[in-house]
Amino acid sequence: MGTALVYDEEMTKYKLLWVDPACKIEVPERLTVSYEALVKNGLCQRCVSIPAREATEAEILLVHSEEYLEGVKKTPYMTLEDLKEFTLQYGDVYFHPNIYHCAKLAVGSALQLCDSVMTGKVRNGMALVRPPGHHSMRSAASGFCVFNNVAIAARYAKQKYGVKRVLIVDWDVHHGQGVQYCFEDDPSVLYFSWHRYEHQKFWPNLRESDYDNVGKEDGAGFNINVPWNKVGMKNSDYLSVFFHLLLPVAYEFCPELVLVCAGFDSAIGDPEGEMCASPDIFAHLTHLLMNLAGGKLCAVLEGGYNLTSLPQSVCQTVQTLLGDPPTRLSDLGAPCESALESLQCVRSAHRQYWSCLRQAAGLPDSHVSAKRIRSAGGEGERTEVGEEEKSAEEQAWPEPPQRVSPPVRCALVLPGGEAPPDGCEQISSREELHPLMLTKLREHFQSELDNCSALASLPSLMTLVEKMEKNEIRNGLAVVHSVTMAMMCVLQHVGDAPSSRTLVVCVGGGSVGSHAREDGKTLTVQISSEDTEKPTGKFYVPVHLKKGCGDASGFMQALLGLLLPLGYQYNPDLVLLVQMPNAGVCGGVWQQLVGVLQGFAQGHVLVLMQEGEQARVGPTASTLLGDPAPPLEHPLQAPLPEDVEAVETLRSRLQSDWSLLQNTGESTA
Ligand code: X5A
Ligand code: ZN
Repeated sequence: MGTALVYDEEMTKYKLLWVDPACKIEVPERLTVSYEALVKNGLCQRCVSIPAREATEAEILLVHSEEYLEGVKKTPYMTLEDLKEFTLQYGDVYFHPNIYHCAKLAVGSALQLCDSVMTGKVRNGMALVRPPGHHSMRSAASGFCVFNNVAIAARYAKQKYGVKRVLIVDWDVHHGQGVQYCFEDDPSVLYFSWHRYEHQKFWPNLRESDYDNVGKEDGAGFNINVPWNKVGMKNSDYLSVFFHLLLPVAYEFCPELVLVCAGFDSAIGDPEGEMCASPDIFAHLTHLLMNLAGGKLCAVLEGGYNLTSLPQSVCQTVQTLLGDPPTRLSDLGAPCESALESLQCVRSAHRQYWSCLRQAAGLPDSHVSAKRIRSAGGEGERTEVGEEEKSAEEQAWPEPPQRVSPPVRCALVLPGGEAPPDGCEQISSREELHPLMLTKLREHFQSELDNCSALASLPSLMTLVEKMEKNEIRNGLAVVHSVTMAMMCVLQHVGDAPSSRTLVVCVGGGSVGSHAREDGKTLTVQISSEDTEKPTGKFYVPVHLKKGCGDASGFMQALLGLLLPLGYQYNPDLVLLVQMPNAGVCGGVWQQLVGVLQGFAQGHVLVLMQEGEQARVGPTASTLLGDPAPPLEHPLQAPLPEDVEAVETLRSRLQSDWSLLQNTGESTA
């Protein structure tokens, strides 16, 4: 199952023919540099190339009015003067004799991509198009956009394939007001957009781009606006919104298709956005969406005007769609106060529509009045450009590091005689365990070591770990006699390296506290129904869910709101995922966990399972090999209030140590 790339050079063949400062950044080179970067990085060759086509009139009319289509249709025959005048009806857009042709190709590209994904020809893909689409409205061009490529694709997918729920994630730095207008009363399309807003001072200066526009009538709750009221938003601000808003709502919505309005003017160096997120953030944003909708994700280019950060960001996105592990994001700081205020406002505005945002009875809904937010922080203090300060475009940032995939994606250690699933390498080593390791094991597991099979798989496990360390193998799964013993071996081994960090995720009860240490070499998160071990310090986080790990919504709450922020901030070089005996975790959420955790540690995830509890080996291996996790059941039951409270209590207790856990403006830590 591959990744589609839709591109046609024809879409570079129109440009601004007169002087207009508002439009001069929308140049043909945007597309050529993006495509050339994909070629240069060997990504183009790895994609399934899908031809563009012109959209039909019927397809365009899925979103636009006949009058508008008739108007645009005349533009190829207009003189320069006529074109200028036609352009004047609209805001920040230009026409050209060839733009109608290109706009039909842009829509058609999005539809071709949609077809390839929906028919199963590919798993996911990207369309590189001009003109962009998300600003165009039923009867108006706007913001360089002629036809609304993504909105048409959403209607098309619903009509042609019977898709019941479409999620549109608009990570472009502008508000896609055209998409909002198209679906504001439609609960079958969930539209999410973050955008530079600055209290309505930024284009398109609409009151309805604010957080309190949640949708209308049946569509109330299905329009999510995150206004950025300051420029300079960073990776941590973007991630916080994913963890604490978009992802929980998206999982609750349970889309059958994800469309991304993939604008890269939200990246560093962009003259429009003036944000500070690095291009490799798009690898993570993409990865975090790839386990929704069974992996069916179509990214369609929107904005992006810095000719250096745009192609870098496009490559990050496509490489992630292809299955390469995202690079580690180091030094994620705390989200900024302005971002947290926005996040808090959106969460409050949507609390009544989404059970994942509802707070437990004991904890008051922290409602903040718009007034308080408006007055907070002063006006655009980060926008003032001092004499020696650089403009957005002069900003410098390091080129994203090369992403190298190990030659082997997944290796297995299985008890004697069992064959590994297709595509996985089998590891069996006859080497002896290191004597020091044996001594250590004797200290802790005296009685169990009398059983001669107890140690059987450990040498192979250690070989697997070493190969993962050397980047010869990306990830692995070991079925062992005792998961606690195996866990100790692995941690003992990797802990010898000077600054190693292992994120240990234990699913299910049982004692693991003895491995948890406060020296920062491990961060242990244990999710179970047991309330035995008391939380100690910052590096051991026991999450007690009354309903246990079998409850999808409680588990997802812990995964998205707690584990992800902790993991991103900790930035491990290895993830150790342990299925404790009798964990009782339901298959769906387990696979989501295995899928999502691969965004850490350059994909170095090692799964441990106990002998006799191997039912999940097949599905786990498939997710480790890169297959998307299957969608969770719909509708997702609301989580138990006690479980929400448990997660919430932990989150607020830990947020002073782990700032990515914050989701509100006032420091409640
Ligand atoms: C697609 C897109 C931006 C329009 C900016 C007008 N449009 N000032 O990024
Ligand atoms: Zn934009």
